[in-house]
Amino acid sequence: FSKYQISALEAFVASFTKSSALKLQGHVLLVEDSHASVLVYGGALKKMGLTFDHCADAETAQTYIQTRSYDLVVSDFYLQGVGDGFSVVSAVRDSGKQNRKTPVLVISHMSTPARRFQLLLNDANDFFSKDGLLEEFEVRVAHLIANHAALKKIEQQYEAMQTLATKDSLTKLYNRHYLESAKEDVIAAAIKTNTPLSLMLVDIDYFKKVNDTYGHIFGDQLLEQLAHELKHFFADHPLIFRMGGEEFLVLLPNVSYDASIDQATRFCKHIDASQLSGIHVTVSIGVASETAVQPDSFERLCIEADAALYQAKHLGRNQVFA
Ligand code: GH3
Ligand code: MG
Ligand code: MG
Ligand code: MG
Ligand code: MG
Repeated sequence: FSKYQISALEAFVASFTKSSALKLQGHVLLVEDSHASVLVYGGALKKMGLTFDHCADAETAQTYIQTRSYDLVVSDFYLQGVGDGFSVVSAVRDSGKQNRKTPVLVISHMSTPARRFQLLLNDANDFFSKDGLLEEFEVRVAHLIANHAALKKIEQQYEAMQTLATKDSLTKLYNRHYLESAKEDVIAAAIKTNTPLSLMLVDIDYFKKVNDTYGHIFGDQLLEQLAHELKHFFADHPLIFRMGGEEFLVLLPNVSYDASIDQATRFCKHIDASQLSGIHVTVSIGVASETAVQPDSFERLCIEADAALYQAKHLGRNQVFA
């Protein structure tokens, strides 16, 4: 390197660590049995704006990893007690949802190319040799934290998109669109296990009048209330959909014809006996059921439940028809 290159490099490292020290946020687990190393690397983490827990052996590390959430695990290779860097990597990868994807940076004084390779092959994210510059340690930490944060953000956005695509924003029940994919699974499961499938269509009676009398916002609140009642009442059957307006569909896998009529009747009576948003409302319910489910059962069940709902309305509402 020329003098110029070296000073440029130093300036680059300085600017990087300076800016990252300002920006980094996160909680780190530092597994390290050398007191001197804790001072050096713990100090570097702190300087970068990171908080950290410390322990000196793999067993304690495992306990921490199972009970707390980390943005990065930095682990020395040779540790006090039983276990080494490999054990810490395994503890992270075998942990629950909160740390399974947490990056692991293994650090060591003694390392061979084969060891470094084995660690990376066994899912360590990076390796730092303690004879390297402290700045190199900091850059590696910064990269791992930044990548992890970016990945987490993408996952959160993906989850938010999933929710938008599958749920109704007012009631947080599943939407009609999601029913298209959910029905395939439910039908396949019913055929495979040779179990019955029942379906309920629930429609609020004279809902237009509620809107006309109390206003649209009140109507919305009532829809949310009814959704809440449905979720509670059919807690064992979480496949509840808002089909549009004030109409809801409940899938009842492995519920017989008789049992589905019984459940629908009890729900109908429950709503009749309740005050939703402080007023008396009733629902009409159409029920359909099939014992020997076929690939095209779903379409048939929908048509039958729809006809049954029409009958329930026709016969005076606040009742179940099957
Ligand atoms: P029926 O007993 O025959 O079911 O009578 P109904 O008045 O409940 O049924 P109808 O289909 O005539 O009217 C449904 C009403 O639901 C009309 C519409 O204004 C209202 N509605 C649909 N979606 C929403 C919504 O998201 N919020 C509110 N507040 N009202 C809605
Ligand atoms: Mg050690
Ligand atoms: Mg209605
Ligand atoms: Mg109607
Ligand atoms: Mg309707």
